[in-house]
Amino acid sequence: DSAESIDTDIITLSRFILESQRASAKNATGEFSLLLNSLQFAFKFISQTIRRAELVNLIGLAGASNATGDQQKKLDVLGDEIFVNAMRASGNVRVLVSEEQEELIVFPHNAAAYAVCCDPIDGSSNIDAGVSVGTIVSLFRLTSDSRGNASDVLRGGREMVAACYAMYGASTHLMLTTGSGVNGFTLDTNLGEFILTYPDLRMPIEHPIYSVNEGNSVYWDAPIQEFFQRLKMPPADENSKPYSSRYIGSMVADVHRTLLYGGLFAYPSDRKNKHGKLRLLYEAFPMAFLVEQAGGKAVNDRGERILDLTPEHIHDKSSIWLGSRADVDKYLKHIGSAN
Ligand code: P6P
Repeated sequence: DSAESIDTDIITLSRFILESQRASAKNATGEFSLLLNSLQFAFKFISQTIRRAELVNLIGLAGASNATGDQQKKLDVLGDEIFVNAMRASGNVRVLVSEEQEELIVFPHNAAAYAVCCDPIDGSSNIDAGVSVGTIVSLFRLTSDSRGNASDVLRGGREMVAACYAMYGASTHLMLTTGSGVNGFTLDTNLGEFILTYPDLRMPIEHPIYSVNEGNSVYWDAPIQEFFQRLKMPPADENSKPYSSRYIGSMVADVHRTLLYGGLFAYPSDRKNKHGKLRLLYEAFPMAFLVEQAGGKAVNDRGERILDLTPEHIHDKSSIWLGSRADVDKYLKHIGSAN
């Protein structure tokens, strides 16, 4: 395009992080900025691996072997290895929870200041269908009495210092909060840089979209069945239009749409999953933090704020209702009246 239309002062994620560091507490040591840079490296590497995998059809071929005959790894194992290696290499992470690892990972970095929880490739079961998948991350700063064990992550959601997700779709998007709003970035593959594309994102206060797996309806408690029934077939006296339904089945894609367009996303508990299906530390917590920071709400089936919860085990699950303030309030009002 012609010279005058080129933006010659683009804000990369690296520049954004450094500017935020300068604007934050004067004694910012840069550790946080370095960790965020290690995170963005992991996202770029996973993004490239996923796209290459789609090209050379690595996906879902567990057991297949490549030219050198070594065991082909499924993408979620690859994503996990990339992420763990990037966090180890940062030298700034003491403990790491990964959806792919049953046990807590403890690095021998005594000077490290952070605990990281992640789902390296969330939604990977959809990847063969070309559906957007993503990496979801929550960050905690170690307390002074940290001993490098599970107590560094079995903490209340409000203790998170940052949350982000990378979504590997047509483009690779990164949504990030460090507690002062949400900023969105898009990967420019030519530059190899995430560029600020959604500065200070605020989600719509309401939007008539509901996003839930209705195949679970028969397993829901009655109040939840009634709630969605009302969204679909509003009583005449409510003179409101029926909601539209959008469900992708990949949390990162469903939450990304909810952040940008508004509406309500839910994964309620049911008779099959008594505590819900989504994990607290690396799905519900980070998405709740991002949605709240964008002006929305995130609660569980009982209407408790997700960020007020504390996990007992690193892979604990939670029911979750998140989205536009007015839409989540509709649910809260419904259960308030039901109780
Ligand atoms: P269901 C993907 O497997 C995942 O963990 C989330 O990304 C997604 O929101 C949810 O599970 C989908 O679950 O039971 O609707 O297929």
